[in-house]
This record gives sequence, C-alpha cells and structure tokens, in this order.
Amino acid sequence: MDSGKSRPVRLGLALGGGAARGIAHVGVLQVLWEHGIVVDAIAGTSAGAMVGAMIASGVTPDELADIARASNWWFLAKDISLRGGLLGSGGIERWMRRYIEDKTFRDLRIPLAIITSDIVTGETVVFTEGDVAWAARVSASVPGIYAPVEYEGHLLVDGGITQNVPVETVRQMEVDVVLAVNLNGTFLHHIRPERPIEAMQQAISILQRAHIGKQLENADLVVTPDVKDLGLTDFREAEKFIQLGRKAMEEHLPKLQTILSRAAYTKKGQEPMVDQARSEENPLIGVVLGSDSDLPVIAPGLELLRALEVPFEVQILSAHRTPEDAAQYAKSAADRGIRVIVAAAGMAAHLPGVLASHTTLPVIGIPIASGRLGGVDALYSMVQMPPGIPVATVGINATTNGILLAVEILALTIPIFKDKLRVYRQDQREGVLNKNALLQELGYQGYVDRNG
Ligand code: AIR
Repeated sequence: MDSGKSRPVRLGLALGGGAARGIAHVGVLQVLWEHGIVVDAIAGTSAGAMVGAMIASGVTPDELADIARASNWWFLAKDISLRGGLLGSGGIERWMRRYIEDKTFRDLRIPLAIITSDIVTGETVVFTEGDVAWAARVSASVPGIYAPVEYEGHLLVDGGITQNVPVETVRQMEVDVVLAVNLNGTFLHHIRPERPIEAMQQAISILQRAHIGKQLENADLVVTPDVKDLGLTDFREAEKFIQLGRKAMEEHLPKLQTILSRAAYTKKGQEPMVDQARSEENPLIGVVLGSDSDLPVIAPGLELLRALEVPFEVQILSAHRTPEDAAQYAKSAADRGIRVIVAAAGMAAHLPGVLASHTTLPVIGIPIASGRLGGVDALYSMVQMPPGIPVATVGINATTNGILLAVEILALTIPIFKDKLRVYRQDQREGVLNKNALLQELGYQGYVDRNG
C-alpha cells in the first residue's frame, strides 16, 4: 500500500453522497489524476464510498468513467428484499465486486474510510477494516429504499444521514489538506418531487443541509459541481455528471495547487519572508515594481489580470534600494504558490535579472520608460542577460504583452486560463472586425473625421 508518508503534504478527499450525482466525483478525480495530484486518503459516503472504493482499489478515473457510461444501473433495483417491502442492497455489493473483487481495506492502494449510520442510535459508524464492497453497499443503503443491514448490534443505513460529506473523518486520516466534494449544494433548486420516494429524498436533503454546512467549514477547499439541473436518479446522464465534475475541479485547480504549496511551506516551519498582508489570497502571478512611479504604466495590466480572474499580488521592491528584500521575495515565491514573476522597472533596470538569479520560476521583464533615455536604458539592462539566467523581456512599457505572456505560461498547466485567453483573443478579433466594418462604411476620410 502506498501510504505516501514520505511526501511533504498529504491530501485527503471527502467524497459526499448524492446517488446518481456521485458520478460527478469521477470527473473531479480525472482532473486530479491528469494533473498528477496524488491523493493520500479518501473518506466516502454513499455514492462517494462507491467511487472511493473503486479508486482506492486501483481502478483509474478514466476506467471508472467508462464503467459509469456503460452501466445500465439495474443493479440498484435488483435484489428485492422480503423485509418491509424495501429493496435489498445486495445488488450494489455484487456490482462493486465485479471491479474490486473481495478486497479488504488492507489491500487498498489508498487508505479509505467508509461512512455508515446506525438508524437506531443515530451514530456514525466508520469502516476502515474488513470487506470493502460490503461496506460501500451499506454506506449507500438509502433508508426508505433499501433495507437496513445488521452488523454487530448496529442497524446500518446510508452514511449520508449523519456525515454526508465526511470531512471530519478524512481529517483524522493523517492528512494536511482536505478537499471536499459536495453534491448536494444545489439540490434544493429546480426539483419538484412527484412521487413519494422523491419527496422523501428531497426532505432528507433539506435536513442534511445543516450538517453538511458544518462539515464543509472544516475543509480546506470545497468543490461543488453544478448539478442542479440533474436529479438523484439521473443515472443515464453519466457523461453530463462527469463533465460537471471536471469543470468544477478545473476551476478550483489553481486554488488547490496553491493550498498544497502553501501547506508545504508552512510545514517546513518557515515564516513567510514577504509580508502576506500585502498579498491577495493565493496569488499565482507575482508582479514586482522597481518603484511606485512605475505603477501607472503597470496598472492596466493589473486590471487585465482582474478581468481574466487570475490571482496575483503586487510588490514594490528595488534591486538597488531593497536588494535583500528583492532576493528574499524571489527565493520564497515558488513555495508560496507563485508560478510566474513579472518584473517592471526603469532606468538601470536590474530587477528582473536579480529576481531570476534567485529562483527557477520564469521571470518576465517589462522595461519602463521612466528616465531621460526613454526606456532604452531599461530595455538594454534587461534584454542582454548572461547565458544561464534567462529573463523574457517584452517591449518598452509593453505591460499588456508582459502580463499576457505570464497568463499563457499559467495556461500550460491550468486549462481554465487557456479558455479565458481564447475569449480575450476572440474579443480582440471582434474589435478589429468592427473597426474594419466601420472603415468600409465611412471610407477612410469619414473614419478619420469621426475619430477626431
Ligand atoms: N529603479 C528603482 N530601483 C532601481 C531602479 N532601476 C527604477 C524604477 C523607476 C526608476 O528607477 O523602476 O522606473 C525611477 O524610480 P523613482 O522611485 O525615483 O521614481
């Protein structure tokens, strides 16, 4: 079993219940796997327990996506119980066994905890030992649909009654960061129960809200796929659920990566070297100015970062006036989650080169036209770096290009920024086409007159 103990930061997942909506977990997991984010522990409830059990036993998210798309989900209705007209949940267990066989918790690659509830006492009963398929089936035994399961004096049903998003449990599994996936966040909208069973499910969900809210407060990051248009029994919409899970996780990926870097940083027992109070939350781009007099040139770039919803921070640090602070900033930037540094300075502008010499993060230099030489001095100071310490230098006062280049670097690993850049380019194209249409309409002289 890969306990992952040697890694600096351990990530735990709390996968919530939500019946068919549980398929959205698969999309979330695909994105984590695609970005090489290692999961060290999983706690799962109900559908979250089923997905968690499969993943922990070595089924990949892509394989699970294929299984979800291909399944006819008939196993959920099979195995009618003679007790009280309720269904037995043995069908779920047999279906799980097709993929994870008779694995016990000890056989799993990722430590797993499965949440169930005792319907007599109202306690949470957590399984971390024994047969995994059986525990997952009990965790998914929705009361009122499936018969409760007897176990050592307990009468067990769906874990969602007591801990629907098991943040509390995964916190106890020696993890540093908890990512919670909540599938009920949008449940109350758009769904009008028609049948008694739907009314009961809706009622349970309403009652779950309070305890889910409390659980989520204890998570480091909560991902809530926007499943409001799909119900608890829409098993045929597997593809839609997967895509919604992917989208939600992709949107939260930069934040997760920053939280993981931050956790590694704090864990090393170091104090942040740069005043955090001056920083925005979880910045990915660090913009450093040689002086406040450079700010008017750079401000439109900061507006652009806001428009593209890229988390950033701005600092004033000078290679000559505050050399130690500038060096410390560069040394600590990567550990604080910064991915790219943009450094703007005028005159003998050594700032980008000095920062680059203290970090392997990419550094982009923007020469500022602040002295008598009109920025040529700053351009020359930046552009001819000695081999070995590169700085990507853009044109004099070329704030937009410097900032866009930084976002393009982020987009290599964070897909959401690729989409935002595409939209930016589309807007730019439309702007030019509109101008051309106006030029054709007015003629060149009319166009000049109109623009004064
Ligand atoms: N500068 C500040 N420290 C080192 C350098 N090269 C640059 C600033 C600014 C210019 O010097 O980036 O463009 C003039 O700075 P100030 O503060 O006098 O306006």
